[in-house]
Amino acid sequence: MGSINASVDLRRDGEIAIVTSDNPPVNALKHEVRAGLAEVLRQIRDEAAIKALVVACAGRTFFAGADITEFGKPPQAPGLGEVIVAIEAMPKPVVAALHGTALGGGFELALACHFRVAVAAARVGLPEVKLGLLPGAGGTQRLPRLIGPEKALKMIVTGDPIEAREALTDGIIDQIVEGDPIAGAVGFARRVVAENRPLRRVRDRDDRLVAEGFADAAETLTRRLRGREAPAACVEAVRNAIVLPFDEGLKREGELFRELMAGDQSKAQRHIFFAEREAARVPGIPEGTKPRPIATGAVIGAGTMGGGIAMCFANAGIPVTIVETGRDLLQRGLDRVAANYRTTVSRGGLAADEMERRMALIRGGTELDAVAGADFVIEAVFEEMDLKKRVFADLDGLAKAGAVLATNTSTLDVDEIARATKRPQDVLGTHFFSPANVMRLLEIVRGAATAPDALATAIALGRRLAKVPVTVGVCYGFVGNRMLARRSVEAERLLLEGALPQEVDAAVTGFGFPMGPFAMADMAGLDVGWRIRKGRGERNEIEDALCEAGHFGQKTGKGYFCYEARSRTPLPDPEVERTILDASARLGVARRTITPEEIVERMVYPMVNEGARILEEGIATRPGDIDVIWVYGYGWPVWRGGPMYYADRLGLAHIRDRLTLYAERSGDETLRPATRISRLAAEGRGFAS
Ligand code: T1G
Ligand code: NAD
Repeated sequence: MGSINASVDLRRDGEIAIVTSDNPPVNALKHEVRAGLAEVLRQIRDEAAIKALVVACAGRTFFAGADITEFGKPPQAPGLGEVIVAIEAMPKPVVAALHGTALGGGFELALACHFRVAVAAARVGLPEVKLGLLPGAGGTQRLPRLIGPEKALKMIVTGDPIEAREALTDGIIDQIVEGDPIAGAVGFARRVVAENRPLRRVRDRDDRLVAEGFADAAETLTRRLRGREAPAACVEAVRNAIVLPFDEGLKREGELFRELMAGDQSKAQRHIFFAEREAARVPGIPEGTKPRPIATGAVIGAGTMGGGIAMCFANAGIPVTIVETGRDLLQRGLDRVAANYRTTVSRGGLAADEMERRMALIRGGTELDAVAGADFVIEAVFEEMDLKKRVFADLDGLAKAGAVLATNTSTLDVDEIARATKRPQDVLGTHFFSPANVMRLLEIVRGAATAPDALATAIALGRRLAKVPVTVGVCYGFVGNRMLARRSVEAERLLLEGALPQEVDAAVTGFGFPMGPFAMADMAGLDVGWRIRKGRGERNEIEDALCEAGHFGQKTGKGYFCYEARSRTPLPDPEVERTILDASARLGVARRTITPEEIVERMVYPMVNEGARILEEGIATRPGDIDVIWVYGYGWPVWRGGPMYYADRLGLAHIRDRLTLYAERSGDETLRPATRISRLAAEGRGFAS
């Protein structure tokens, strides 16, 4: 309880006043906090005995931004902009004491202060673009005045925070303080008063406002952000800082902010923000369940996935042992890891000494007992049930008691694998996505016997590895791959009925995916699915014909597309077109023109339908979980909120009717609307309601 209100406290330390916000967990700038700050400014503005004000926060972080839960609700005065203008206009020095993550409106508030000090571990940033917004409280006008438009634009368009040391070098913060940030700030404020330092209002600075390089930086930064509204608005706002007077730039920033806030894209991205956090709440894990301590990890198999998974452990500072069947395969795996790190270093994404430090955390072995001491073991060997069961039976005999035993299988029955051990309670799935050191999604597969604390341990580890963990149940392909299989069936059908791979991929990338289904298949390798189908006596008319002709994808320079030497650019291939036309003729399918709109519907609606079945079966807990899986694991455009959110926007009655049409047209009963869709559509409701 503060002296001003429940969230804000004011105290005086001699001639220095200290206002502290205490609004856990992240000091979001909710109405009460803003009102409290405004009251403090009113009180001390003309209090003669007070020579300076320190603005600080209690708890784990300085203000992490405006309160996102207030978005879309009627605004309550004072607005953040008002508080910020009042701080900057104060006739006595205001010093911000930064710790944790000073983000968004919190960083903008700090930029309005006359001075900023920070502890070394603090980070500052403007992540609004990740919510489909732009900084709406002066950040696009003040930050360029401090660090120049080019650097400011990078921070604003990427939304990525920077460390305190870099902020010091850039002149954003005035000093790094040791220990308690408030004490450090009070000391700094005393010196400012003692030295009668002039107040430095960022809004008055223009010495860094140079246009040179801005246009190129804008083009480079926004090139890969096709379809998104917020990055373009960020560019316009920061450009205004160069060409317009401060108050005009600020006014235009506010207009752009309100437009984006009311737009569909930001609503979709805010949905994903909260869905990602909601996904961490897993039913069936009793409150207070403690994750098991994880000091060391192990990975079995140093192939495509094993190497990437080992890098995740090393990147998180966790020593990891990686085991292969032989020296050569082990060395090949370790060489691939080293090459990956070298590429990151060469791109300036990692310091060379940090690479060495991480590589030193990765130890190799060729005997399974090398993992005996590990707290968390992840198996990533070939996708063969018998092999995996053998590996788990061996692990059962030598892994330490209490170790979590995880499989990275992308499709197989985790319960069957668990039954190969006498400790199924310690077994679960950790389904990483390729490349495992890059993709943020981690599907955690809860087995029938998985113990709550084993599950809690996997979720906690997922977060330590900087992944977005989503817990799912056991079924073929879990959530993501099971829905993807629906899309693949429809993609093949579209080719038979009249489309070409480049047309399908163009419609899907036009929708916002970074890659279409056929370029993706070529990247993964067509032969993987072909071998599985042959093993199961199934046939995919077109893809099998391509594989029989040696079209395995990028690895053979030919798949659904052809690839020039050392290029990954998919090029239309007349030979593939002939193969497709022959298949249509062979199956007696009359080809017709298919519109991009129909292609998108048939790429998305069958997945939504499968998502509904997944919810019916309880394989996924919430529709939001499915959305997070698709955004972080399969490149679903975040500004469309995920397949289930997108379906709710369109209305489930529409989805039902289109699915029914496609089911009747194709005779494919699996396209019939799932019970949940029919029921919700009849009730005029959505998945989220
Ligand atoms: N508003 C409301 N709730 C928030 C929040 C916010 N800004 N930030 C976090 N939370 C909640 C979150 O939902 C979760 O709740 C809990 O706090 C812990 O979060 C004008 C308008 C700060 C780096 O975009 O990036 O300012 O699930 O699990 O991993 O220009 O939270 O426990 O119920 O993420 O330690 C700009 C968003 C806003 C920062 C901490 N700011 N937050 O990460 O914890 S827009 C942001 C984060 C803005 C101005 C505009 C992270 C974090 P619950 P957490 P964490
Ligand atoms: P891969 O063929 O690239 O690597 C598998 C490695 O396991 C090989 O190097 C092999 O030598 C090694 N291995 C086999 N038996 C072993 C044993 N008994 N002990 C130690 N090592 C052994 O395969 P991958 O693509 O890395 O896939 C591994 C697992 O991850 C599979 O279950 C796959 O379904 C799953 N997965 C793959 C992807 C992907 O995109 N490749 C994505 C998610 C999950």
